[in-house]
Amino acid sequence: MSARADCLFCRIVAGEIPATIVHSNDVTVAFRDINPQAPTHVLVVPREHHANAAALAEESPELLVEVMRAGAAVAEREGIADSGYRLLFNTGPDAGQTVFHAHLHVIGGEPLGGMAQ
Ligand code: IU
Repeated sequence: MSARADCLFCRIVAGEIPATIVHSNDVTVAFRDINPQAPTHVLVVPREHHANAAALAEESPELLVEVMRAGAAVAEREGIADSGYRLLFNTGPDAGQTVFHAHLHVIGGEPLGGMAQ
């Protein structure tokens, strides 16, 4: 899938919109969420556009694995791998997905209550 001019996260990946990048490789980019819900709140996105995690799993399962691996690498780098962290994909409007480019939330740095963020 090619980059979409109307997609916020495609534009962050392209460097057209600034973000605080904490990790990147050939296939993923990770940056700090602008509205953090915990001391560490990073979003990992595939460079390729996929609408959500389910679409990513169908269209490019190996890329979904790379997103998960990047999430774990971010947790290591943030120093929260041992204390624990949450990996979360909001998928669809009822889940609160607001940006329709698949993104993995990496959330931690304090005890997290409940199931959802
Ligand atoms: P959601 O799963 O689609 O709800 O997550 C979208 C996230 O993108 C949300 O946590 C926002 O704070 C975050 N975000 C961002 O980091 N930078 C932006 O410019 C915008 C949203 I708009």
